[in-house]
Amino acid sequence: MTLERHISEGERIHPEATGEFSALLHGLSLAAKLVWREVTKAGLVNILGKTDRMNVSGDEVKKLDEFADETIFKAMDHVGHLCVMASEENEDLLQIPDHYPQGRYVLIYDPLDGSSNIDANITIGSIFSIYRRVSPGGKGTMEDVLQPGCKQVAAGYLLFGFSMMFVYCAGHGVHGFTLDPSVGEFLLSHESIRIPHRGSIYSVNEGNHARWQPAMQRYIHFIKQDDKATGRPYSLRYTGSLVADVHRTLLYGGIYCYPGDTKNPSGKLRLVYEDNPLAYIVENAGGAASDGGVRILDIQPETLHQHSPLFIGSPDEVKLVEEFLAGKR
Ligand code: FDP
Repeated sequence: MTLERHISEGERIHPEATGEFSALLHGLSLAAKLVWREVTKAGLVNILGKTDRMNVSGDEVKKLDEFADETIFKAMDHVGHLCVMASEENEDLLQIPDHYPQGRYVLIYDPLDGSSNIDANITIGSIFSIYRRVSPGGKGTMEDVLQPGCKQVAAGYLLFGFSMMFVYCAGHGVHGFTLDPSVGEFLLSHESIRIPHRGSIYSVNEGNHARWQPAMQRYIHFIKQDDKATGRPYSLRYTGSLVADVHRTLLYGGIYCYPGDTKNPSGKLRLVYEDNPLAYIVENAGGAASDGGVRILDIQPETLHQHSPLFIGSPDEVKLVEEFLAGKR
């Protein structure tokens, strides 16, 4: 089952579908292959290292970040089904050029997540979200982009690891495809992914421990205690690439946490580009995602680059950390 066929068969579930939405997913799969082609050259040609720019969040922009950002924009700007895009690398909205038609959908993406890992050949990824526009017509607006995550019509991520994966959900399960380089096609490798209800792997940057609030410190202390009956101690796995850590959590169960702390009270991750799409995927696989008290998908974003704490993974694990943060344990 190729990704192309999967998308087309998904479209047939909706007799009213115009094919526009499928065209968007096809465009993204092409962009994915173009970025992957460049990623696999890392170390051989001059694409490692930094540009001399900082992005909106004050992170150094790597050459591959910039390449992925432009490639995704160019693969999607002319398809005619988008009215606006927004990328983590750009401060403002990315408008569709005037000479291309404006469409009904909105694309939001994080072109390269985990950039600090690029030069070390550790798994990185890209994340995307698709919404229906809410503005009446013409060019897309901030209102189209600042919708709560529950309004997503599709989301997914690309994983650049040992192999390249395209994982997506368009409301009918979460499906993973692996690129077969010999034929240049994504083939269905992970059908209808379901996250385990609980799991004993935790993923967090424990170097921030001293800056966490006491409830967070107590929670981490608790999961490290020895108690066979409840699967403790949990094992720690943290790559520093959100998309890779969440992918592992999706398959093996457990929890990924990026809490707020005294330095960054709302954490480091971006609600619109990172938390919402991953929350949509994980929820559709039977998991949960919260900012510690509120469901991520229910948060109304106020600004494009706003941060939010993230606790995402097996539903029982997210519930447990919420109990600690609410002072119930
Ligand atoms: P990066 O800055 O390398 O792009 O949100 C970005 C992110 O990586 C996530 O992918 C990753 O999980 C997190 O930041 C790592 O942050 P810490 O270095 O603070 O752990």
